[in-house]
Amino acid sequence: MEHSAAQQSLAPEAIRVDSHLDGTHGRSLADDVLDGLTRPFKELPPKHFYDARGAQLFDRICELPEYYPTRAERAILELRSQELAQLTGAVELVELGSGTAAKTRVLLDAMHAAGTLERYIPVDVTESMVRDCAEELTSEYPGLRVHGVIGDFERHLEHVPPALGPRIVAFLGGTIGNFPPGSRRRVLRQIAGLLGPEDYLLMGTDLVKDPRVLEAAYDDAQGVTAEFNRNVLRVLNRELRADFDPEDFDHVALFDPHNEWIEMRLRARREHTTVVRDLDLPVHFDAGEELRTEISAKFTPERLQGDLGAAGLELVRWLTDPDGLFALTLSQQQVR
Ligand code: AVJ
Repeated sequence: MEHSAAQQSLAPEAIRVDSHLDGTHGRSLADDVLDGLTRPFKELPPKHFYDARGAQLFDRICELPEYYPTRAERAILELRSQELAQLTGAVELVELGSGTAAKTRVLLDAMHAAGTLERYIPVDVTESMVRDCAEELTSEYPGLRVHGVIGDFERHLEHVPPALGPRIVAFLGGTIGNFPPGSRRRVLRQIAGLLGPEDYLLMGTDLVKDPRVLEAAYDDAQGVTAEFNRNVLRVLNRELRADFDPEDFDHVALFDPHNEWIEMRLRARREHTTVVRDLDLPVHFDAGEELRTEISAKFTPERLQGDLGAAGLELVRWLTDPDGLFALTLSQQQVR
C-alpha cells in the first residue's frame, strides 16, 4: 500500500476524466425543440438522435450492407495508419466524438508501433463510454495516459489540455457532414484552434457518388435507419414529455443533388397536433408535412479544400478506400 502511494506520486495518473456538462446540456434540447418546431419548415438538429437506444441503432446501421461509410473509413485506417503515424510523429491522439473508440485502436496501434504514443484524449458527451474505453485502453497499451473530456465538441474544446508534443486531432465518421456549409466552417475553425504548427487534423468525409447508392445507405431494407430517425421523437417524449406517436411518421431519405447532401425527414402520415408538455408547446402537422432531422453532406475534393482553407487549414494527404467511396484527409495549419 505504502509502496503504491509512493509510485503514484512519481508517475502521473494513467486516467483522468473531466466533465464539463452542467445543467445547460438538457437546456440545449429544449432550446432546439422550441426553435426547430416553431419554424415554417420544421427541423431538429441530428445530435439529439443519440440516447442509449439511438447509439445502439447507429451501431446497427454501421453493420448494414447498404451503409458503407464505416467499413470504408476503417479500410483506409487499416491501410494507411502506419504512414500517418510516421508522417506526423504524433505522441497524442485527440478524438472528437470518440464513442466506443472502435476505429481508434487502429490509429493507436500504429502510434504505439512507431514508438511515439503517450496520450489519448477522447472528447465525448457520454461519460460512461469515455470511462469504459479509458479503462480498456490503458490496460491494452501499457504506459498510455488517457485524459477524457466529457463535453460537446461544439462548445467545450477549450478544455482539451495543451499538447505534450505533435498531436493528431481525429474527427472521424463523417460527422462534419451534419453541419450545413456556414456552421461547418465555424466548427472547422474551432477545431483548427486545437492545432499548433506541428499538429494535424485527420477528418473523415463521405464522398459524392451515385444517388441510388447514397439513398440506399440512408434507407436500408431492414428499416434500421427508419427506426433511428423516429428515435428522435422518443427522445422528445421522454426528455420533454412530448406525446409523439413515432408510427405517425414515415422515414424519408433523399439526396439533394444541388447541395450535395442527404436529407432525412419524418413525414406526418395524417394531420395531427402533438403537445410538448415541458415547453407548453402544441405542434401541428399537416398530412404529409415533413420535419427535417438530418443533413449529411457528401464531399468532392474541391469542396473539402474550400472548407479547410476557410478554416486556415491546408491539405497534406487525401486518402480514399479502394472503391473511392469515402475520404480521410490529413491537414495542417496553412504556412504564412
Ligand atoms: C454519424 C453523422 C456520420 O451522416 O452518415 C447514419 C449518421 N444518419 N445514418 C451519417 C447517420 C443516418 C451518420 N453520421
